[in-house]
Amino acid sequence: MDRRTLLKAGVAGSAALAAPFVITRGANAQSYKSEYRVSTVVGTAFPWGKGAQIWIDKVRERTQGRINMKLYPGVSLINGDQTREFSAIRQGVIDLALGSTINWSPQVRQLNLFSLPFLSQDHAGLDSLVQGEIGDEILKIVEKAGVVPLGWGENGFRQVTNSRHAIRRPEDMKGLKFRVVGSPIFNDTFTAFGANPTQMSWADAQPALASGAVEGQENPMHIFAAAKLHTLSQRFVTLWDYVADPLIYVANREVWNSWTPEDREIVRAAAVEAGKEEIALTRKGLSGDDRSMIKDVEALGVTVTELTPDEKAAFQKTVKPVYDKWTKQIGTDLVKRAEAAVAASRKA
Ligand code: X2X
Repeated sequence: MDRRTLLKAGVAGSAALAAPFVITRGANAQSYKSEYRVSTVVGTAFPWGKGAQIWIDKVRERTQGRINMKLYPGVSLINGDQTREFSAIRQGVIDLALGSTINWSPQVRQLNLFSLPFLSQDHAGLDSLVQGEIGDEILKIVEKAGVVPLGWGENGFRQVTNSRHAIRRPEDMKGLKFRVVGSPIFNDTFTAFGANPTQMSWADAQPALASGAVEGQENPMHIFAAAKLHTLSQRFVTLWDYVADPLIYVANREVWNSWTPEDREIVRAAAVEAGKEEIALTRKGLSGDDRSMIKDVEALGVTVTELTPDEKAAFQKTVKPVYDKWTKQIGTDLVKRAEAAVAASRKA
């Protein structure tokens, strides 16, 4: 068919003419980059890094190498400054990421929901937030903030550790120097407990623990074990389940738009599947009858303290003003609905 015959053929004909043009201008294999950089804070020794690598491998296989993603752990694309990760993804310095809600909360204030002390407290409570309507709403907020959210992972419930003595009561934290993560809510929380918190990156935390510049920190048990924090004087762990940080798989918007719809679907489905595997790895040895992770840490010569419900309640009461202050910043309506979801998970 020559051009004139096509024009005469009307609408169907012009669509046929236009279609190849759109494909050449938009997503096609030629416009794909040779490598897409995936940012994480920790590498494949940790469930978090494994969760990113599983995603990368699935995508490579399912796109026959069209989409070649590579892991950059240690937030190395932004020199370890994890609180800048979200902005860097938005700007395209980072193509894709599996990032913690904590590290992105300076840019997306609603992500502090997960850092509200003692909001969720167990896996069922956390699932009621992440896997339900609240989680969907949070992903929409993340999308509005300028990146493409694809699925959930989990860093885990964060436990408090230190080099001095077992912590059972808020008083036990008085004057202890803690490294805290990059959202100001953690400063407020540790200050409320009478401790002396300093905000620093994960990269800076390890030398600070090694030198004794700080005496304690808080992180999930898998981070504790894989980073061998017992070798950095962390001899006391208290299981208090005060917050858990979910992880979110995301893509830079321009990168996302440069892919064909089929490839986008492959990347999204792979993120959801990798996320399920990652969450299972994060909870391994820490849920149901399998508490082997705690035994493993004790076997390293670490004292692990489990709080009774009353002991936990004492921490919760002490930190209530911080909870209330941050509820306003996050959005009272969102927090109230999150509390209702968690309460329903307890009755279930
Ligand atoms: O910095 C931390 O403590 C870590 C590794 O858990 C996060 O990136 C939130």
